[in-house]
Amino acid sequence: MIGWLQSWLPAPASAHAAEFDRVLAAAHVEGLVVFASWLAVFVLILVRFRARRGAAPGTPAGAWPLVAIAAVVAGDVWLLAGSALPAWYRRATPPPAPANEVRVVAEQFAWNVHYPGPDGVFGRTNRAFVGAADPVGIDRRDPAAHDDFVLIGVLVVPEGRPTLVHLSSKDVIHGFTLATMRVKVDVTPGLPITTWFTPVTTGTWEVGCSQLCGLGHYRMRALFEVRSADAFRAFVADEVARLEPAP
Ligand SMILES: [Cu+2]
Repeated sequence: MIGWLQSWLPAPASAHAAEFDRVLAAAHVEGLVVFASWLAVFVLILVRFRARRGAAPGTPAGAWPLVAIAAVVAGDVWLLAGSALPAWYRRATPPPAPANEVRVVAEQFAWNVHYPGPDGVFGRTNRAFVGAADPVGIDRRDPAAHDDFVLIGVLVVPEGRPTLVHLSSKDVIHGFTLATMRVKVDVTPGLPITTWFTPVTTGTWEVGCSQLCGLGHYRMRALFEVRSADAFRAFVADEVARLEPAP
């Protein structure tokens, strides 16, 4: 079942992807069983209690409607306790250190990515410095900001290491979506939101927006690239080398 389901999905490329696909498969199995069972009960009632010539329609009696409802509840408990809640718990737990960290600031209609640079520390940001070249507004007077850089619509992360994403939005609710990582989280203005994932293969995909966030929603996507650890280090060094020296 899971193999068949995955053949319809973007290829799983994160450490937790298979577990999420199993939850999805379990939900489909339960939905299918409930659908088929209720359909059978419905047809049975139609036939068994139909109006006959000279006799009024009957009504179901006995304990079996209760048994049917109990079976649905048991199925839900199986789904929640057996797969959905454990998977959610593991996702809600912070990633094992040391994680690669990145800030993603959503706006109509772009994903702005703030990288902390080799020091791993995000420099201060200030809306006074927000401009066309820097949609995040890095305050270059902050010593921690000396190696920070911003890319509009380009998210690059290393393979085999957890990446912790700090999400925020400048305007409306956007939906940060990395289909191959099985990551989808709403980015709500005013709320600091984090998510994380560990890519297990390198590749090039895209960041999508899964909330209808305005007229330009369809073009709100970004390049999403998973590179090997060495290639990621080279990418960061390259971007830092491009930075203009502080005045
Ligand atoms: Cu959006």
